[in-house]
Amino acid sequence: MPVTPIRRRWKSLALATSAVLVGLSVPALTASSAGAATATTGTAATATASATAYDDTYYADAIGKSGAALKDSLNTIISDQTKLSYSAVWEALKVTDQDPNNSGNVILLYSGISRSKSLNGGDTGDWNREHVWAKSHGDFGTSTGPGTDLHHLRPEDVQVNSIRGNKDFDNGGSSFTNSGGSLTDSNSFEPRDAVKGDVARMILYMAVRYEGTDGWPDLEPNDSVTNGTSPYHGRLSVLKQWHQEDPPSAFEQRRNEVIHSSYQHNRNPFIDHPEWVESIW
Ligand SMILES: [Ca+2]
Ligand SMILES: [Ca+2]
Repeated sequence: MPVTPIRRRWKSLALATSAVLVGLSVPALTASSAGAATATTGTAATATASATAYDDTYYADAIGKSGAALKDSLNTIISDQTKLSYSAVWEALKVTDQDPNNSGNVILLYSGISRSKSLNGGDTGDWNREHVWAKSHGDFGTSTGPGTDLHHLRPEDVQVNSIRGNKDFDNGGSSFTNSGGSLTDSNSFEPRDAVKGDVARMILYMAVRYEGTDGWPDLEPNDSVTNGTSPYHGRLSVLKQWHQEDPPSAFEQRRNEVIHSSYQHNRNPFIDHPEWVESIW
């Protein structure tokens, strides 16, 4: 997958955003025309505008850094957060993962199915709390910490969650009931195309957030599909490719905003600044 076209896309989004911001700051523009300009540039550009706005505040200490220094700075920034109990995650997911077309439902991550919020539970036909960074990879469980971090917790069909299990992510495999286009084989799981990048950015968020300095394991991506209970998650090379192929969507950007504003008060930097993946890895 060529890197350049996507970079160009981000750049053009940033340019569109700048235009909107400039437009908003010009006094001669009426409120209605400024609003119209925002509307025509779409949700993605609006969300990018938020990210740009955060550069002077939330991300101020990280701007201009790269590589290990960037990772270190981002760890400090995103580790300042509110933490949820595992039981509080249920209600939070009903807000963060609400179906944009049906406020009574959530969207299941791998299946892409829209299912009633009230069907949270453990029975067939219910949805439950999927740990995208498999919680056995580092064995952090579900006590308040990485196991309750909304940035990698998503609603998923109970059976599909079980099929994913603690497998590493990689290309290849076969379909299964309610797969929604996701695939699995004996040792890995491939999410449907629309959420491949989301999965990559969730894994990489976890790697930056958890550096072994706060009583939790140092989580890191690697290129293996046999990590077992080690605090690693694969496969980095595939996740980077998925990140390129599936840039942040409006759903993902809204989710990041909701977690920041209403729950944890921290952000996933790779949704705001996709280019930081390449800088660090
Ligand atoms: Ca996506
Ligand atoms: Ca780490």
